[in-house]
Amino acid sequence: MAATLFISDLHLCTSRPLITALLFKFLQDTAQQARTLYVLGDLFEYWAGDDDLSDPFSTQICAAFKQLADGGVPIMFMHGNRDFLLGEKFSRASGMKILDDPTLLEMHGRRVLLSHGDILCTDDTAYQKFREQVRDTQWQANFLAQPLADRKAQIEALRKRSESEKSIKPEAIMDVNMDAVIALIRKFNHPDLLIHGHTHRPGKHEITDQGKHTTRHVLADWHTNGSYLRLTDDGCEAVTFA
Ligand code: LP5
Ligand code: MN
Repeated sequence: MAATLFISDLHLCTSRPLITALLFKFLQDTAQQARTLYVLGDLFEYWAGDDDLSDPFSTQICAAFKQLADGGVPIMFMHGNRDFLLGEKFSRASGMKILDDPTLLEMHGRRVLLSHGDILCTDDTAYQKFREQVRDTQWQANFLAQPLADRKAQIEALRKRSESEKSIKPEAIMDVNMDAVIALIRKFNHPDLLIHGHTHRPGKHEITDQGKHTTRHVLADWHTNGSYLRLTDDGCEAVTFA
């Protein structure tokens, strides 16, 4: 039975070639048999704008996804906090269709709600304030109007600041807030599954709310291994590979 596959948080970059090799292995092997592949954000370490598509690294990643899409496997992409500037040009070049965050879909007889997951980290107020600013269309247009090299330099500086702030933020505020999770699943009438990444805390959490049941699956990052969630009519399974 063809499975639907979910991945997120690969953080691809030239300095981690093993992770890129794992992705190519995954796309040429496991993903070939997939019914659909969902990439739920943070595919790249960061994405500075679609004009970076001419970079050989981006070209290579794009081509690998395009080959899978051209072979008949639909690929859906949802923005993460690292690659929300990924746009239509990238979507066309890679054969990926961009989905809104969150999106509810019906598959394998289940109602499945997908998100990158950062919208659920509502205790991280500094991040949420930053997120609101950079998700603004006008802010993005102004940012993208700057030369690519300047944008990259600003992002590198922001990455440093983010890492230093993360090192002093209490662990708990960087996880999802349960009230935010409940509010989201109520908004979508208690889906059977909620699948997201972002927190790098892979797991399966059973939630009962208003007498209804939702299973929350948190995807693993690709820091040391490859990882995907596999959904079939029979259920959900998290797989890690090296
Ligand atoms: O990514 P991760 O998991 O390590 O950390 C996130 C939050 N950090 C971020 C920042 C990204 O890592 C940086 C790369 C983004 C590339 C996008 C390109 C376009 C933007 C360019 C802007 C110059 O998302 C981190 C969370 C963590 O997840 C857990 O949820 O805690 O959040 C932060 O650390 C953010 C700080 O708390 C607040 C930073 C404010 C900086 C304001 C600078 C001004 C920028 C201009 C805004 C208008
Ligand atoms: Mn993320």
